[in-house]
Amino acid sequence: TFERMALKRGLFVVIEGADGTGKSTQVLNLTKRLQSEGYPCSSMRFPDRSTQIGGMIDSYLQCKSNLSDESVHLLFSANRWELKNQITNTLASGTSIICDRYAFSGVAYTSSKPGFSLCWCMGPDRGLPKPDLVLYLHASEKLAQSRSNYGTERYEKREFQNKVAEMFEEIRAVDKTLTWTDYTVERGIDEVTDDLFGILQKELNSNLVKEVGKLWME
Ligand code: DGP
Ligand code: NA
Ligand code: NA
Repeated sequence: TFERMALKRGLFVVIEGADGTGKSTQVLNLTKRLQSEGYPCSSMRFPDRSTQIGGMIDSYLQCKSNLSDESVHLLFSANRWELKNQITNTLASGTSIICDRYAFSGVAYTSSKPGFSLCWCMGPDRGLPKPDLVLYLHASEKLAQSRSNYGTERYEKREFQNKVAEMFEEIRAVDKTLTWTDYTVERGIDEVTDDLFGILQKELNSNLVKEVGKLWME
């Protein structure tokens, strides 16, 4: 009924993983798949390079500018905070969000640099909208090997990416209240989308009447 529909908010899904696991493709495909199955859905991605803060991040990632590790960490976080209202309003309107990276990347990437504690890294993102589900994509051995060169952006180096993967494991262990689902990418793009959609379907059909939580505040 209408009343029941009106109560139901969107589902907030974050897709995380190291570089080269196919997150961006899956975010777009999953969004289209949800829409075609009748679930209102939109996609987001972080960093969102289209804002002023995002422009500074973009220039940093392309090594066109240098910023201290602390200040760039805060810019990535500010980029999430500047889109907080968009996230909460979208969910409240009943539209689900599939989001390419979030605060978990924020903590994983900075804490992979020497001298950064998890606690310091988590600070700025505390209180952001809490995802209902984190889908964590692992690269299979085969996929990892096919990525002999990652590209030219700042963090796209094998050794650093291995450290990032380690840090993701530490971050998830900190917060047991998060729903965190692992998925190893070792099939074709469409099969992966099918599998991920299957994981989401149960959650999409539940009646989400509870408010969106606050990340790392419990
Ligand atoms: P992408 O557009 O998903 O390829 O992300 C760009 C790069 O920025 C990628 O290497 C991951 C990294 N990254 C994403 N979010 C954050 C963050 O919040 N903090 C830091 N330090 N790096 C991030
Ligand atoms: Na990248
Ligand atoms: Na990507």
